[in-house]
Amino acid sequence: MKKVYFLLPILAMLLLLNQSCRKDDSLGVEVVPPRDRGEEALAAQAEIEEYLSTHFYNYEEFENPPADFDYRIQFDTIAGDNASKTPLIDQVSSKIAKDRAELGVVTYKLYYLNVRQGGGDLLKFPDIATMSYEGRLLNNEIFDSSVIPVRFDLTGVINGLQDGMKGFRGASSFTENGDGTISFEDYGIGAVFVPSGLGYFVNPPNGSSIPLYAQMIFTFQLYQVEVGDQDNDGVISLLEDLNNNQIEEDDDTDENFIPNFVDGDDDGDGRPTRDETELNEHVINIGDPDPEYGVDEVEMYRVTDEEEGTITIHTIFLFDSNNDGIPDYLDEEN
Ligand SMILES: [Ca+2]
Ligand SMILES: [Ca+2]
Ligand SMILES: [Ca+2]
Ligand SMILES: [Ca+2]
Repeated sequence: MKKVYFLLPILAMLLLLNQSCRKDDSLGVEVVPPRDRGEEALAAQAEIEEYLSTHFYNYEEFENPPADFDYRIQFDTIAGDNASKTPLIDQVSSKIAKDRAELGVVTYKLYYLNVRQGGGDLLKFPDIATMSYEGRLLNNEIFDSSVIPVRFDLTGVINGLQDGMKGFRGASSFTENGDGTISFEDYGIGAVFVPSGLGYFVNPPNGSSIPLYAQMIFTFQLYQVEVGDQDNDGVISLLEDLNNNQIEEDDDTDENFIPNFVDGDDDGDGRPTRDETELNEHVINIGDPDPEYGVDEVEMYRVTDEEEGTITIHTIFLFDSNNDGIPDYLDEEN
């Protein structure tokens, strides 16, 4: 299988970015500074909008699927026999996404195509997605793909893919076919049009064919969703986003440069978060009212078992022993 380029950790990219900005006196070579991120955001948007206005996707196949249809998005130019096709620009949605390097300063209009939402679990920004995908440049050159479903931690992929995919859902159900393959029903299908600032900007992966400042398109089939708890401290990463900005990297209670979602001792008091909290679960029947929670008990996520007719509610006790409103695991003094 091909190397998965877009898994390059963000942290490594930021380090590279710092290096590329630095003048290397020893060699007497002045490294070209990267372009202004805000200006590049506008240039990227114009380039993507041009693509969306001049291309269409195989929407007719999705409307009337041929017998052997693979439910994968294909793009083509609006020209010749295809001159009357509906352009993507009339079918995409958009959302505002935040630049991570200049958070609060630079934003993007992030375009995505929702071909099918999916009928299963909701994918949130710090979750784990099992998906097949294709990554391509605007010239339609595919630089990476997998037909086989692969698990991706959304906190480890490029930000544009993370921001674009959240909100889609996994499959409503799956069937094991007996020959080792699995068929998924009503899974999410979409595409994200990623501006370079939410992609690789000046740091495309070594050895890849991705140029500097390249806009990218990812098409995906989202099969399964797992709730992310990257540091395995029991507190799901969604709850570790303390400032609720849907960005996991900028919450760091003890300011040790390790964000809470990957810090097993969030307040840095020497006691692991696991020892300052307690996991719990409630099993109820579908249709039953929610259970009463204890003091300091917080719901994290639910798992529905249609066959058993039950819902398991996973909760956590975020104890606050000195009653100062700050739970112990975030309270250095407790
Ligand atoms: Ca956690
Ligand atoms: Ca945050
Ligand atoms: Ca920390
Ligand atoms: Ca602690």
